[in-house]
Order: sequence, then structure tokens, then C-alpha cells
Amino acid sequence: MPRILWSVGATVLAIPALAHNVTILSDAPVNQEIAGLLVWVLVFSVIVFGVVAGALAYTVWKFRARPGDDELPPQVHGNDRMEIVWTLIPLLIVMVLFVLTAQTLVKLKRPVAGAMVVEATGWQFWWDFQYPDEGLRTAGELVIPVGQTVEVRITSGDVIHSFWPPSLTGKADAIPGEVNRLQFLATKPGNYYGYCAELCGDSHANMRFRILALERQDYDRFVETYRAYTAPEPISPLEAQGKELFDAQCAACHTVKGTTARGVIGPDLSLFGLRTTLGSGVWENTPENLKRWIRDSAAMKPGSKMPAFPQLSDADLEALTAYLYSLKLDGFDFAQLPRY
Ligand code: HEC
Ligand SMILES: [Cu+2]
Repeated sequence: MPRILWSVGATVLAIPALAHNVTILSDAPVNQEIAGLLVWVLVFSVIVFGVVAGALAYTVWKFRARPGDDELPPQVHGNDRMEIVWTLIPLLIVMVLFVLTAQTLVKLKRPVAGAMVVEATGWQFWWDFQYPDEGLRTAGELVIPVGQTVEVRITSGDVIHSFWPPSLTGKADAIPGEVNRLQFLATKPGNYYGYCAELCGDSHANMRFRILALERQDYDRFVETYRAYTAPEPISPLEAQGKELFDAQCAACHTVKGTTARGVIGPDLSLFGLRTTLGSGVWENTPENLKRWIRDSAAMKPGSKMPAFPQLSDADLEALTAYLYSLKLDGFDFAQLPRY
């Protein structure tokens, strides 16, 4: 019996520590705030549990039937003082939690002036990111600086989606014709995972994204080089053949900065060679996956709006792959970022 009590006690005591680890997926301010609230809730829960379970155990022990106890014990009916106390205490606890929660809410919702603005548009089944102040655009992977509050203005081009990078902040719905704002800050460089959090069709579960937080100087260098960037000229016959195929078959839907490819139906592929992922955050960006994707993306990602290209030969795929991987900025490797 005592052993069971010990393990129950140890479990109860371990809960706050556990919750702490689970909630703080990163040390982003939002998660810190929410973890702080959770600790209060847990402390109260443990106290209430201790008092109630203790009183119960005491009563059961103290007023147990003893040999020879044949008569009914004295009967009581109601106890005003106790009833008032056990109404007031929970009321007080709820009020304390309310005030703490309201404080956190106000703090988290207060807009920070001078935030960097990014526009995120959800499409079935990928995210388009535009940086209006920088005049840049990426898809599937949002690049931000560390230590700078970012305001993401979220909308949708088709159905309702929801933008959710859990280790940085909460979610906000992406609704056609409306803009929802979400502000957050990354405190350390890394690759933060994001998800679509609103059922939006066949590949809802495959609609992910990444937020790549870079040190300030790396971010500035990224912006500078990307601004000046135009797709490099093909340096081999293979790449040249890939570019030709791309311009003929893919340019209607995809943009490659500095070329005649200016389509906006699909993701911007200007920096495809830098991408850590393919198919909006789902598959590793490898040549095998890329070839499979181009041949029949819907076979990998049900409901994909990109048509299949069964007519392309293996050599064509090889050429397209060579061309797409040539599209990158020198001196960046996002695959090295720690993942959160
Ligand atoms: C009719 C428009 C259309 C055409 C034509 C088209 N694509 Fe796409 N492409 C899309 C859409 C839409 C997506 C996003 C699909 C998704 O992730 O759900 C996409 C996604 C991609 C991706 C993955 C991008 C990412 O963000 O991970 C690559 C790579 C790609 N297309 C390459 C090509 C190539 C190469 C061709 C030509 C052979 C081509 N596309 C032709 C519409 C098109
Ligand atoms: Cu979605």
C-alpha cells in the first residue's frame, strides 16, 4: 500500500516537470507565457488533489467502523461554514487563474510596432510567402531573422486553411478575402515546423511548411543576395535542356526569378536548389523524390493541383532535375539548421 502511495505521489510531482518540457517546444515568448500559466494550473491542481484526497483518507480512517459499533453514528445535516469555505476557495482559484490568463492574453495579443511583415497565402496544398518590404517571394519555406518580431498576414486563395507553427506561436485561419494577423518571434536560429490546421481537402495532412530563422547577419545577406539574384545561366548541355523543357512545360505555372518563367499558379521555384523540402514541407528534397514528383505529383500527394507529365522521358526528368537544382544562392545551406 505505501509503495503505491509513493508512486502516485512521485507521478503527481513529476507532472509539472513533464508539462514544462512538453510545452516549451522552443523558448519562443508565446510558449514561455503559456508554460507559465500551465505551472500555476498544475500547482493548484496538486494542492486541491492533496487536500481532497487527504481529507478523504483521514475521514475513512478516523470514522471507520470498529468492533462493537452497532449503532448509527450521530447524524449531521449540513454545515454552513464548511459549505461557504468550499465554495469560496474554488472561486478564488478560478479568479486568480482568470486574471493570470487575461494578462497573458493581453500581452500576447498586443501588436508590436515595427514588426517585419510577411504575407502568407494558403493554396491547396501549399503556402506562398511574400515579403512586401523586401520585394521577395518564397514557397513552402519562410525565411525570417532571429530576434525580430514577424507579423504574418494570413489569407487564402481558395478554401479555408490555418497557419500553425506550434513551436513559435498559435494558429490563425487563412480565409479567402480576409487577412488574419499573427505576430511571433524566434529566439534562436532553426528550422521550425509548420502545419495546416484546418481540414482543406485530400492533402490537408500533406500541407506543411517550414520557418527558417537565421541569425540577423545571415538573414540580411539572404535578402541582399536574393534581391540581386537572377537564375544562373545553364552551365552544361543538360541544364540547358532542362531550362528549355521548363520554359516550355512548366513556366505557365511556376516563376523562376530573372527568366521568362513567371507563372503564379504553383510555388515560386526561384531558389529550388536551396529547398530542404519538396511538395510543401513533406518530402526530403532529393533527386529521386523530385523526379517522382514531376512525373506524377498526385501519386505522392493526393489531390495535387499540378498535372502529371507521363510524356517526359527519363532523360527529360534528368535534365529538369539538373536545371532545378542549379537554382540557388551560393553560401547558404538550410539543411544544417537545428530542427524544432
Ligand atoms: C498547371 C500548373 C502547373 C504546371 C504546368 C506545373 N506545375 Fe509544378 N506545381 C503546381 C502546383 C499547383 C504545385 C503545388 C502542389 C502542392 O504542393 O500541392 C506545384 C509544385 C511543384 C513543385 C514542388 C514545389 C514545392 O514547393 O515543393 C515542383 C518542383 C514543381 N511543381 C515542378 C514543376 C515542373 C518541373 C513542371 C514542368 C514539367 C511543373 N511543375 C509544371 C502547378 C503546376
Ligand atoms: Cu490547408
